[in-house]
Amino acid sequence: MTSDFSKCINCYRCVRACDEVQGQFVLSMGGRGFDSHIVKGMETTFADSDCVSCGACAQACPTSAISDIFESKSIAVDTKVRTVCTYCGVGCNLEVAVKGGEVKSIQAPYDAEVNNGHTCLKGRFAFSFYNHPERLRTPLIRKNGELTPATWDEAYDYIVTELTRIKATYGGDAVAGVSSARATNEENYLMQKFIRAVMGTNNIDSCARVCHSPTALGMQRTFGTGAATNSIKDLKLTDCIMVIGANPTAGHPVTGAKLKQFAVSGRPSIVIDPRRTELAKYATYHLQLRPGTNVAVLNMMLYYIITEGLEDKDFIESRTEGYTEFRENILKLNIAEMEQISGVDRELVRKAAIAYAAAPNAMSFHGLGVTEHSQGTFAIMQITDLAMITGNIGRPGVGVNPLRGQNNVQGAADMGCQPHQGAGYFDVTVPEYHQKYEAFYNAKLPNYIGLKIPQMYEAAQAGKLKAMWVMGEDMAQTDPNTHHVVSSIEKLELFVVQELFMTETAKLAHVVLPAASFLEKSGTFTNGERRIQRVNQVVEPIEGVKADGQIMVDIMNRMGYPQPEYNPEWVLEEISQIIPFFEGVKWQELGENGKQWPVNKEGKGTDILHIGSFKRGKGKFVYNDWRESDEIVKNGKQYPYIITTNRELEHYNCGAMTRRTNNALILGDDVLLINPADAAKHLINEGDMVCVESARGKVDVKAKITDEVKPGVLSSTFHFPEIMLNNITSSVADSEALCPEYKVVAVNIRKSKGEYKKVKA
Ligand SMILES: Nc1nc2c(c(=O)[nH]1)N[C@H]1C(S)=C(S)[C@@H](COP(=O)(O)OP(=O)(O)OC[C@H]3O[C@@H](n4cnc5c(=O)[nH]c(N)nc54)[C@H](O)[C@@H]3O)O[C@H]1N2
Ligand SMILES: Nc1nc2c(c(=O)[nH]1)N[C@H]1C(S)=C(S)[C@@H](COP(=O)(O)OP(=O)(O)OC[C@H]3O[C@@H](n4cnc5c(=O)[nH]c(N)nc54)[C@H](O)[C@@H]3O)O[C@H]1N2
Ligand code: SF4
Ligand code: SF4
Ligand SMILES: [Mo]
Repeated sequence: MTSDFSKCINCYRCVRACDEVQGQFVLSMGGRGFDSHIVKGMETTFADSDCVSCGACAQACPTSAISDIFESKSIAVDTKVRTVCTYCGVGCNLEVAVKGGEVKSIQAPYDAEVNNGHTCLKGRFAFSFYNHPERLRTPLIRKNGELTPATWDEAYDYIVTELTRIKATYGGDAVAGVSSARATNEENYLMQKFIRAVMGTNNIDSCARVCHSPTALGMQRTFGTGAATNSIKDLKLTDCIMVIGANPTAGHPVTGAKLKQFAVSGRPSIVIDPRRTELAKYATYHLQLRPGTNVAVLNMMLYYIITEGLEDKDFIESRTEGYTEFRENILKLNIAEMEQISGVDRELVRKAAIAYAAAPNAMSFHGLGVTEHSQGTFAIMQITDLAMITGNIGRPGVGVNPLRGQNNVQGAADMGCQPHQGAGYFDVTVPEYHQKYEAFYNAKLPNYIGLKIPQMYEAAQAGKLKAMWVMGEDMAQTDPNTHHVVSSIEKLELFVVQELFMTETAKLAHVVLPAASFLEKSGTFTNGERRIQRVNQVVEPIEGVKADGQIMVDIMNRMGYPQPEYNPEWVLEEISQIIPFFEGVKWQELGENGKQWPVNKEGKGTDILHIGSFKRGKGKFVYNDWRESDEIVKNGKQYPYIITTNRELEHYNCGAMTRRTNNALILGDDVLLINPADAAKHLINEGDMVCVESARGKVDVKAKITDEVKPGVLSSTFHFPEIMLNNITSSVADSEALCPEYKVVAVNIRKSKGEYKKVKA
């Protein structure tokens, strides 16, 4: 962004955008009368201020006194195409300006129901990866150990020969697929169809495994469906928010800004997080628990709701089951022990519980601080217990709302990219559904559950899995316990990777296929509030790449399965015939703002789930005891610190895309949050490299000394392959859904001898 205040007409729009849209309060008007002028906080440049580069001011400014991309206002563009952001699950609508076949700028449509004229700095500015010189532009085949350029025909021939051989020799279960929550619904649907109907195995999974799989499972068990129950717009109608294990001002910034506005307004807000997140600073109650103790704290909340007599007895009576036994268990809790385990004062927990239960309408939001734990699914069920015990389900302004991560992770799961359920979540082991899928795909399918991602690695280690096909996921950097992941992949006879960039994972492939990015293709993404939205092609694909859906159709046909020519509109039609909640979804009728599933035959969407009754009939109360993670039990003595992970606003997951944009100039490396007391103990100064060592390995990360974390707790990001944080994370996983326990890792620290290397942008 640039500013030239000689063009300013003192209209005040930027100030209001900053305050009322983003809630950042950076801009204000200084001076009086003729001397009035815009000031950037206490600073002279945006870079030094608290600015989060959301660009709302630039979009609001009528004169380009504050401007983002220079061309956007002063030069006429050829076209503007409306599409959906490729980054997080908020699903912001973007209006992309194109000139001469190149993207020039991105603005946020004011009529977008999701983001009402707002974006974060990733949606608005982090698009220049798409024509970056390092984009993959040709297929590559490994020859004599080297990845060498090949034609599409050569790459397909190689894959078909190998897949045919492997299937004939070892059977279809020797093959597995990992789909991409970054790709469209249509592409995800085709990927799972290819793996199931053509390769004949249920070995298909997606990054939902390492993310919100406990949400899906836990909510299915208690409510009957795993998706968010309400919509973000309900924030206007709620009286209390609880945000647990989520840092939305970085991870879901447009929703985060709305949550922040809520908290700033002084209405009751609860944040449960081991870090003092930005939202925690404004929250009424911040329960700063030790990582890995959610189940203890949530049980305490449930205890106080009961002992304070704040249950919604009518709701419990008419809409739920299992309450009597549940209540007995809760009342047996040893509160002093829970207080000691979690490190959260019981009086604070009691007040927070009362605030949530006494509010006429309360909404909960949760993230990975809940799911990425050995007790992830149990904590999810407790969040649903909290909603049910207080009757906060089935109307506007309430509900259980997972902040889903990737742009299309909801969609990847809906499309059946998981080994136990196919498209539309039908259990593949139930004869009725098994037959339904066999008839629909006109193929023989296995009637037993396939491998989840961690099990794929085990199977590769055991020599049972021989081939893996990955569409857009950088597991070598992002899956836990890197050495284990890489050594498993190295055992495969065929490893195919569909990618935009030469990631750590692509480097291990036998065949790399260059894929088109979201700006170069069409389809649909489904956001975290179940909203199916149209993704529209903005520019021609760079030369040499193909859309993931096209690649899937090509390979299906070459493997002898007749799949019609690739057209996202037709694939969506096929999807609507197998997934009941897509029944009334039609390409032409999705409109600019999409529709929230279930969409009925008449084409009407649904903004609130479980009105009147739950998907499973009665809501089910489930009690679970807190249990210490095996990681701490086994390694806690030798490695006395706990490191957890968080995300930074500027970078996205493996960083393949955001590191190739100017966001890397704002934040150039991973950082380690460390409390001043711990830093002093180890003679660590701000900016020093710290060696963080676990039972699996060690990494060197740059120290950021802050009291945002308590002594004994560390936190870092995982966006940079130069650091490879997952070298230290463990293979401990959620007992139910096998989501890795990224958030609790026992480590030791010391000042590193290694020199601080600035990562190249
Ligand atoms: N800028 C940016 N945005 C992103 C992403 C990104 O990489 N960068 N990734 C996207 C993806 S894939 C996802 S899944 C989402 C994730 O978004 P979030 O769910 O917000 O994920 P994190 O920031 O990893 O973790 C959330 C919080 O959990 C806290 N936490 C750690 N341990 C515990 C615990 O034991 N209990 C509790 N209560 N909290 C704990 C951490 O301190 C952190 O503040 O973000 C999406 N959006
Ligand atoms: N330590 C630690 N590790 C974590 C986490 C954590 O909290 N802590 N969080 C975990 C979570 S929640 C997640 S979701 C994972 C995310 O991990 P990944 O899924 O590995 O992360 P992304 O950066 O989203 O990577 C997706 C890849 O897809 C590519 N891509 C983008 N668009 C397309 C497309 O249209 N087609 C194709 N073929 N490729 C495309 C990008 O170039 C990128 O390399 O990381 C997990 N890892
Ligand atoms: S929006 Fe632009 S013209 Fe209006 S006060 Fe802000 S900088 Fe000046
Ligand atoms: S909030 Fe999420 S969807 Fe919206 S612009 Fe930012 S990254 Fe994209
Ligand atoms: Mo995620």
